Amino acid sequence: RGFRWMKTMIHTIKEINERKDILPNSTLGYQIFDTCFSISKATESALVLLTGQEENRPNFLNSTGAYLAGIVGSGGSSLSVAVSRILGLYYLSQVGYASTCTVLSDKRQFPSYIRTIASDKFQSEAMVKLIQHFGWVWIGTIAADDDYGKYGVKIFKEKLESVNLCIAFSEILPKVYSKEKMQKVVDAVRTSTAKVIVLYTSDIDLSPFVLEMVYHNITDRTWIASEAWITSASIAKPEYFPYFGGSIGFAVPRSDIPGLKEFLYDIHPSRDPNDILTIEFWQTAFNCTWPNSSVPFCTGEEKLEDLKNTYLDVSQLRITNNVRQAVYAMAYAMDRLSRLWCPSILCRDKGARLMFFIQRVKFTTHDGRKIHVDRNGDVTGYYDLLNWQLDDNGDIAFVKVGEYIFTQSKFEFMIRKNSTIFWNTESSKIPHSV
Ligand code: TCR
Repeated sequence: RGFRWMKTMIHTIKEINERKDILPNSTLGYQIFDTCFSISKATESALVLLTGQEENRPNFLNSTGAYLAGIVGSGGSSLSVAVSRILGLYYLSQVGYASTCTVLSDKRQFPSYIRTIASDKFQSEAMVKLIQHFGWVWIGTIAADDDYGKYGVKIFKEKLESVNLCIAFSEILPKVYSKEKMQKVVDAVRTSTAKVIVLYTSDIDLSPFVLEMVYHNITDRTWIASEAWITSASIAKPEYFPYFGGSIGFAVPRSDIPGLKEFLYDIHPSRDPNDILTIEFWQTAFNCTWPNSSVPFCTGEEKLEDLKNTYLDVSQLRITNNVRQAVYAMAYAMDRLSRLWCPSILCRDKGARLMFFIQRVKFTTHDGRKIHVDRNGDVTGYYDLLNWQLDDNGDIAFVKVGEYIFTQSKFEFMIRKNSTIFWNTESSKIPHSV
């Protein structure tokens, strides 16, 4: 999935470079780092971008004469928070596409951060409306041990309690596997009478817990999924359906991106020997080694068409579309800057000036959505409500059963007419959670 996001960023940059109406006199370039979902890797990458490796001060103009205009990313909130604390020192613009933690809205702490994904304030509120709609009273919560999980659950709890509903238990999933800590979470799930449980975590941190549910054969629970795992291919596997079927949760609305599919298929490790990420992808996808060392070798004749994997699946472009909009936000802000203030490339201190425009960026996307960044660098949260059902092929389908939208000056949660929700209960009826 991350590789697809990366390729989408490149695709968008290419598209903008070909357009005559945005940045007609400049060419966008990029440098990409793998954060490996680790805070230290992410901050290291930010420092490399800032210093141009050799110097220990921000280097907005590198040896090729290109300015470092801003940074897109990173994915996870804890990583973005760490990176943003450094970039903020230099007012260097940062545009996030997946980090949803509420603290990132605080412009005193994160002055140069904006995002094209809504803050979890919206999602937590939507979850509470969902719970009210189905009349559940006692809810369990499980959070990842990071800014995403902990802040997500914190806001959820506050909102839940403000409508007089109750938390049955609150557990934290360990980041580094610990038998005791995991056992504590499993016991809470097993012994609680609350059958509806909110799981605020990204899929990477969730996998070990899923295996525990399988191992202990814990069924008959209704999971309220957070957006980070509701459409995750690594969790939505048919063999987990007895445990996680019927999961329900909010997802970023999906989109189709013209030309992206062709672009994703148009990769080959032989094309650029320095493109280590494509080589790594190829080796993993085809289970071979490129170009030398032990068997089996990649032959280069492997066909992407033969693969069925997340990278090539363009049916669920959600965060992917946010990546695209993050690049566009940056390009539109640069376009304004270059037209209004800095027509010449010699305009000094471009980094900090760009921040002024990035914080006011406003544009319409290829599919007609309006992106409007507010004073906190935030956009509004619209979601699809998805429910995990089994399709005719025995795969898990993410069926859209409702929406969370802004109408008539307020947010509304709606279940689609004629939609059937699959509940993973013995009776197949709506669970009780008392
Ligand atoms: N916010 C999460 C990271 C995340 C994510 C995702 C990761 C979100 N959505 C989808 C992978 C796939 C939402 C965070 O840490 O803020």
